[in-house]
Amino acid sequence: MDTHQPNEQRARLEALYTEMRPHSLYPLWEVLHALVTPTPATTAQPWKWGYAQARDYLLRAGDMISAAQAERRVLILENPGLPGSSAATNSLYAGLQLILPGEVAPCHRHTQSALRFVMEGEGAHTAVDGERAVMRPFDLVLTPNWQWHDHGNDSAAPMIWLDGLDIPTVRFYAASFAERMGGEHPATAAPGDTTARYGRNLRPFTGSSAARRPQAQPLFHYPYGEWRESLDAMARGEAPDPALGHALEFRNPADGGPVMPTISAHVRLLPAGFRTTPRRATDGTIFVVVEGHGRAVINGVAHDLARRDLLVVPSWAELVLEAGSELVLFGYSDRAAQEKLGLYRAA
Ligand code: GTQ
Repeated sequence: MDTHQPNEQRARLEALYTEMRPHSLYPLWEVLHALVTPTPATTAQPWKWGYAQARDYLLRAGDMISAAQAERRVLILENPGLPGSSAATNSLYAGLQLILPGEVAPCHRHTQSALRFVMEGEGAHTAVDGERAVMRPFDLVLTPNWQWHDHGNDSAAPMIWLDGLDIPTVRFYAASFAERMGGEHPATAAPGDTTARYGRNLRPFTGSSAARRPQAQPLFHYPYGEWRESLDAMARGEAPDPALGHALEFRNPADGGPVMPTISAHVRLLPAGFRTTPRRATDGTIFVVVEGHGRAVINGVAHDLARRDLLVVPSWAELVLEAGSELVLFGYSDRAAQEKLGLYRAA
């Protein structure tokens, strides 16, 4: 509203607001510009978590509390601009989960969709509806909405992965349901069964006894060895996109769309010395440095990137990536949800 009001008008309005407030009524004209902003406004901040430091705190927690006791032994990567929210971006959560040798994180399911991106360790598993995905560094594993999942570590070393969930989104819609089974889900299939049936452009006959997995969301394991090879093939064959580098999105084979209804995930490769053009997008994104080193310049501020570092780039922040060596990144965001809602924009 026009802020140059005569004092007398201001005083009468203030008196009116005071009278209305107990009845939960407020004047839009005082807040309209903050509600309907010309460009995205968020208090979320760009932030980088150095992996070595986060890992150290996580292992110290591992000495003090078991996975079973904690239910999930996880350090939340909370955005400093969203205090108390357990959120990394306005819509998404990020955390680092530790499973020590011999431990089990008990079976449960919830309406939140989750992804796991392996940071270190080899041979631990996430079981989805009773089928184990044996996890190796930089594998992507999904636990879609309402699918049972437990985690276990039969290997001899600690296993750490990044948890990416839509916790803030589900909270926004007040649509959280959760159930606990405890322990481990009874085995329903051998490891690799889903990949063999659904992961190679094959599927069992619909309605047959062999059609095991939910039709809309069958696949849950995207191994590093496969996606890395695809990025390499792409990098050999063509010049990188100026704003993205070589980028590939993980997709749900059932519909060709994003991996889950609320979360999109992708990987990108920047050749050594490559510098992207500045880019903004409405999907605040959480990145993991998979290989190499470089810098992320976010709204003009540089953040050094080393292997396994974690980075959050809020909505509409200007991002420039610089590859000091060949740089490989994993990223996830709420682009999947925004595209369905007609909100996604990039420039
Ligand atoms: O592994 O199911 O980081 O339910 C947060 C909530 C992990 C999990 C998290 C969860 C999980």
